[in-house]
Amino acid sequence: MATLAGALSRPTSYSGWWSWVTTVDHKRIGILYGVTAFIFFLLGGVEALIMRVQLARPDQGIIAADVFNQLFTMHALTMIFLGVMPLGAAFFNFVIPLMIGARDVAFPRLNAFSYWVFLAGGLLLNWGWLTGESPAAGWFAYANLTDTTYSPDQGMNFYVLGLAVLGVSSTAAGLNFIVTIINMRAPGMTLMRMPLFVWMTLVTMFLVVTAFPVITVGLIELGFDRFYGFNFFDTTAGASPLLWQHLFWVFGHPEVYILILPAMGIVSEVLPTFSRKPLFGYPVVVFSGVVIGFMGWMVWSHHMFTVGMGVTATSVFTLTTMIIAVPTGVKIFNWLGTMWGGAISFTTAMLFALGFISMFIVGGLSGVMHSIAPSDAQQHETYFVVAHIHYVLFGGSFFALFSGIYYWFPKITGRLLNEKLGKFHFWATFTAFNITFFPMHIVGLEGMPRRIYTYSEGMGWDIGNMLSTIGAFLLAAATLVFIHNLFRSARKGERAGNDPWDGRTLEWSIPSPPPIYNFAEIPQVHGRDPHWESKYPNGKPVPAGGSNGHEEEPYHSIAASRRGIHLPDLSYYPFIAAFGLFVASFGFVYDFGFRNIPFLAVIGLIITLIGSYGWALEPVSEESH
Ligand code: HAS
Ligand code: CU
Repeated sequence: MATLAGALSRPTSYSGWWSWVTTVDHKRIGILYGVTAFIFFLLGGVEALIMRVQLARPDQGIIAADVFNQLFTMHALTMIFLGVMPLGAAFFNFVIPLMIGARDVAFPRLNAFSYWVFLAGGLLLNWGWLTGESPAAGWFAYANLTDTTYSPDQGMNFYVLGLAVLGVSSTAAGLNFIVTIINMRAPGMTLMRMPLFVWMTLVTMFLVVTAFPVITVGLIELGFDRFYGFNFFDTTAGASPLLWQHLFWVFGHPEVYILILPAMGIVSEVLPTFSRKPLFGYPVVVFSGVVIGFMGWMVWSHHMFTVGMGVTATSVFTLTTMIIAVPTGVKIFNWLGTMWGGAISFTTAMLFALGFISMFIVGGLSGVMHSIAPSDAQQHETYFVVAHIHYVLFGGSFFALFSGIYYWFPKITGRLLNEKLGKFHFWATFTAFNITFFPMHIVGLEGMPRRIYTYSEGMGWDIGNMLSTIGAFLLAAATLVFIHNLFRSARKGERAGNDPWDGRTLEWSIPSPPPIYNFAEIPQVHGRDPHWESKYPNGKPVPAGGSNGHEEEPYHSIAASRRGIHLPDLSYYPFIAAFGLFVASFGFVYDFGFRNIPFLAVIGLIITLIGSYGWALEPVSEESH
């Protein structure tokens, strides 16, 4: 059996599309994540634009109310689960092994599996667009709106299966990166020498593997309600709809820190590099990140102030929520301290990092306003919350992700993004972002509810909404400039060399793009900014050509084996295992009953089983022994 599996699975060539399907290289998986997530980001953007057209003026009927419900539900799900999270994953994949001086992640095939399962989950969630039955109960899917009585079509089924499948992907990735970061660091890289981005990824991954099980429980219960007529959330049968709210927000609040901690990691890399100073207060920044991770578990009911939890619970959750501003503020002041007295260069990456700090403060402060329960009673379910969401998620997460793209693009492609276009992209995005989302604070405080598909004239919301719509289209235009820059620079951008930013961390010590094996020799780490320390012993620059002079090597397995470096074999089993989950999910969605056996679901699970057995029994190649 093992030899049979071995004979079947020995794809050896590293070119063509097949090499991408079978790849287990963290760099290629990172690129796959990045490209896929960016496409989903554009899709989420189109959904937003359609909503903004509908809301531009009062009393419009350009799209129907039920389509609007699908749009805001899918927009949030897409941006959160298929945009921000996988764009973060793109950086974890590409950058973390390079930063810690490793040749790959701990479990390369599991990593490929995570990507393919993510793709399956993304397609499942979006399948409803093809059938006109997308989920429409909001991204938090409150019970009992989600019952078959109120959501009779397939939409919620796609939600249940799509999120469950995405949870499999995230959990696999979470375990993989925890093991990678703990076990695969180069000699000398102690925990307290790890780059901040690695630290924040580690905290995020612990949140992922602990938060996703909670929503999975909720999803399984909801699935049983919908598929088999159970009544976990059926109020007519005596269930409490609050059960879902607790399950969702116990997951949901850690989730928002899953979305922001990697962003904080990225700016913690970009700011010191372009201020030419080590990160100010490194241990404090690390520990405040860990504290945010812990505190993230203690605040979930601030989403439920208006359900009537009683005075004690409300006061406790108000206090815990306020306290979270403290470690966050600590980080902000350390970033400012990093720049203080530094030799700052305002590259596009740096501008986006600065944009992150300023916009995230605005979003954080409206968060603290929500934490005050009586105040939240007014703000809840209004556009004020929508303003908060977008200042932390777009002004926060996406600004930092853009910063990361400008920062690491040269490492990924070997070419620099055009700085002129980049700066235009930044200023256009920054301006358009504020035109779009700032007025939402005002219309929100004036009482405009969230999730309404139209509103009447004379409520005082007209100007604000028109501004938001104009801003949204400007944002789209700025994004087109960015896309143009990506394509142009990938083909004919300026060559980057190993180390275009005079970087601090290990990824800048190897060629751009890195050879397949990353490091010809595993580096020995002596401090927190290892690449600076090797370039500037005693704080003085080494003569030009010093440690920077690595030869460019092609991305090729032959180059690796010539150096006697063992790399994991390509494998298509992760893809097959993920494909099985995709098929099985369809089986459940459409409940293809065949004598009461969900036929397609069973076939799908068998495919997954074959995939995982093939993967487990796949022999390692000769050279490794
Ligand atoms: Fe939030 C709702 C509170 C951070 C995302 N948040 C949401 C939703 C999303 C979201 C998606 O308490 C909507 C969910 C839905 O669909 O219903 N949030 C906070 C607080 C913080 C916070 C206190 N949120 C985030 C991050 C997100 C995110 C990060 C994603 C990336 N949020 C809430 C509350 C609700 C909420 C309620 C429910 C609202 C409702 O009614 O539905 C904090 O982590 C923010 C900390 C950051 C700062 C800025 C920097 C700190 C400095 C230190 C000094 C500041 C002090 C405070 C001492 C605070 C500079 C002074 C206070 C003043 C007001 C001046
Ligand atoms: Cu929250």
